[in-house]
Amino acid sequence: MNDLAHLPSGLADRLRAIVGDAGLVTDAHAREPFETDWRGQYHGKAALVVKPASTAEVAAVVKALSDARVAIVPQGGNTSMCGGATPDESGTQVIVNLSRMNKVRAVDAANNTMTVEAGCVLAELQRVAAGADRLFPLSLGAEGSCEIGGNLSTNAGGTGVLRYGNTRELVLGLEVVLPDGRVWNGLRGLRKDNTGYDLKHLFVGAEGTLGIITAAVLKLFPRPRAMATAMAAIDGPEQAVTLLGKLREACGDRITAFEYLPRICVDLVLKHIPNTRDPLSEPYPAYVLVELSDNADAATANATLEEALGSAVEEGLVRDAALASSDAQRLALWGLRENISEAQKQDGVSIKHDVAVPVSRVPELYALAGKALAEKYPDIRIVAFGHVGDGNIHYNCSKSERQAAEEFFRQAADVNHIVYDVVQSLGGSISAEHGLGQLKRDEIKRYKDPLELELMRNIKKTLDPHGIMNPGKVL
Ligand code: FAD
Ligand code: 2HG
Ligand code: ZN
Repeated sequence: MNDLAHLPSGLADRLRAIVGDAGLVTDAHAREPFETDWRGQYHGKAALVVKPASTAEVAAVVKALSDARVAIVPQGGNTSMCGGATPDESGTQVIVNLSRMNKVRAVDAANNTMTVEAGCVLAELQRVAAGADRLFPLSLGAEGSCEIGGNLSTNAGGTGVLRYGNTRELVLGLEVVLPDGRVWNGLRGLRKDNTGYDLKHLFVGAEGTLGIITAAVLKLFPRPRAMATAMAAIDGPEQAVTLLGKLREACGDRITAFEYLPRICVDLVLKHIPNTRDPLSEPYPAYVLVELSDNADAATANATLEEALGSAVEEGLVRDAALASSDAQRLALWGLRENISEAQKQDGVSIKHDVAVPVSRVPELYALAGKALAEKYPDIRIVAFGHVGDGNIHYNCSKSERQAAEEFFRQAADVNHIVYDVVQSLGGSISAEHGLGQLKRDEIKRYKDPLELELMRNIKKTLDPHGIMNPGKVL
């Protein structure tokens, strides 16, 4: 069958005239990486992948697709954890991939901002900021491939939220191509602008359902002169929350990361990821990876963290700790944390729950969900880790050795409800940072106020009356 058979006649030629051959992926084999998500859970089929290289090209592409009422799936680095950037199986949707829009338009060090295009890879933006002696603090395991347009569209969280907030807090202005192809230029670099509704926040976290973000003005921060990083062994989530409070009392905002890893996570990483090693000489039930950022020199930063952890050891809160004494050691400690998803993927299938509860209630989440799951599914392996510093736990459940994958997935809806009901009872959210995508599109109806859903649908109808932007996601 002709690869373009699902497109209205003449549309492919119109798109080719806009983006040229370099901006079209028509071959079915070449399209595959764009049609499958990072976890390999969703396999869609697109009519075409279009890769525009400028805002004008995005606008013309969207106008052409809108005129023809063809559904658009915006895509950045395709690292979504919830099938947000994967087309459906109809073969009629068009993926608009932003990766070729990867220019840094301006760095304004005095204003502490940079203006960047949506397809810039996050790690590259961190480097650009560092080159201007500034910090762009968004940091997550996929930073080598996720793109800022995707980060904005998911309101990504990551490991710096405790100190710097989610992506939403890091953006001052946006440029967006609306679903009818018009361009909204909201690229303002202002920290104060009370001229009505703050429209940029509609597009942040919209998961591509309201328009395509093409550029953004991002906030920059002073670059810390020194980082002190440690892996502290503890007994469990309760000790983690207590330790967080004590470290913040002692060090204030200088605690910039606080990540929780139960032992099973370390075991998975040691098993599947080469060149990793146990952080301490003997295993412990759980760990927190703590990072302190300081404007003092490295020796002072290390001494501050060492002293704070030392007093926690004396109190019996921390059982042992490894403090990184070189960049290599720091990266090795972070490797144990950032490779959990990859290790879990290699280990087999899992049911993911990216949930948030108030930090104070994290221990209850572990206790209540753990008890409820154990009663019904005694074999299930709980791999629950993450950003305890901001209350976001990846409460993942892995299949036991003996269980067939099909049986495990048949239980998924029930397992979800067990976990999400506990989350709800604790005043939490069933999607902390990854978004709803396809994975939680139906589940959210059970947990979100119908009035909020109605307001969301109304906003969607106003901006995208023909429903062409990423249909089947979020709502
Ligand atoms: P994509 O996956 O391509 O798209 C994500 C969503 O945004 C889709 O709905 C898509 O349609 C939409 N979209 C993409 N670009 C645009 C655009 N320009 N305009 C409009 N809509 C757009 N997430 C976290 O929040 N915190 C973490 O700590 C974290 N760690 C991760 C670790 C690993 C190993 C992996 C694989 C993923 C992780 N993620 C994490 C999830 C993922 O990386 C983030 O959601 C990221 O922000 C997605 O960026 P992306 O460029 O890959 O977007
Ligand atoms: C992380 O914090 C990511 O490492 C991925 O958000 C979490 O794999 C996961 O569930
Ligand atoms: Zn996370």
